Amino acid sequence: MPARIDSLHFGGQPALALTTPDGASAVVSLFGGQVLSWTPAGGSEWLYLSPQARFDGSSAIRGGIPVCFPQFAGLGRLPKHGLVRNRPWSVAEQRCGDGYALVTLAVSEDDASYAVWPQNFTAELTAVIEGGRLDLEFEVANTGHAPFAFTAALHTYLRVREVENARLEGLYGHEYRDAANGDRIVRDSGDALIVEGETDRVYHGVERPLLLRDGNRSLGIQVEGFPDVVVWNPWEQRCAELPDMPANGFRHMLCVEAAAARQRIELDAGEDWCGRQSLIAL
Ligand code: TA6
Repeated sequence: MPARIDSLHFGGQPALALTTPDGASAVVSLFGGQVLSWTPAGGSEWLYLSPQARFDGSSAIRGGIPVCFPQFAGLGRLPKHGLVRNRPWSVAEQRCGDGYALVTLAVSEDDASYAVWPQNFTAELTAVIEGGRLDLEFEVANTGHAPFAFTAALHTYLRVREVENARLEGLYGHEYRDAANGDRIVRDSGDALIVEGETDRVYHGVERPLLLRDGNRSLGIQVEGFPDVVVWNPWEQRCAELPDMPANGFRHMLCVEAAAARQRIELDAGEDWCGRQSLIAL
């Protein structure tokens, strides 16, 4: 039985379902160019999707892997997290091979983006599932005649059984901007990050792979091209302020995001840039 890709509607939005012969699967929404679900071969779901996520286009879908571009968070004058997480993307490529399934979704400027950010661009997200891996590649091309600069992130919502029992390893010694504490700069000194309250950190210059331990399962997280890693959990009070999250939703999610946040990436006309995040079930 070969790998396959099927078109379907997920929450009313067009999506693609990827499956491989060894039982890996993923769902990718064309709205937002967003991976919503990923189960590695022989494993269980690794992405958190809020049961109260909205699919009516009125906001970004809460969960999975939203794409933040051309602005991460509130680092500029554009809407929070940019312009593409709540827009329809199109399918640029879909392909199945020996044990893998691949889709590439793309989005470009339109009148609405041009009105607030007058740049010509193409952004592409490629998602590949194979065995225990999900490989994501985010590519940005400057298709206009003038340079532009951007920040970006793959805002990956990981599903955890109980966030206080999860351990994120690999950030020791790195400096981070603590957005939950007045943006002060802190050096991480713990051998593992354990979330026990509101956490919103931008770790700078992370080159090592990370390891997330969640009960009896673990996930390797590898990043290339994106210089920063964002770790976010809203905790109880901020979670209660999010209309598309259940009250206890924060207990079952931990965002570990591949980001270019500290420094903007500059692209001349005709140039492109690419960043990757891989999730590897161990
Ligand atoms: O990546 C972390 C962050 O920027 C947090 O500050 C938090 O607000 C989160 O993203 C979610 O943002 P959203 O606009 O999706 O509610």
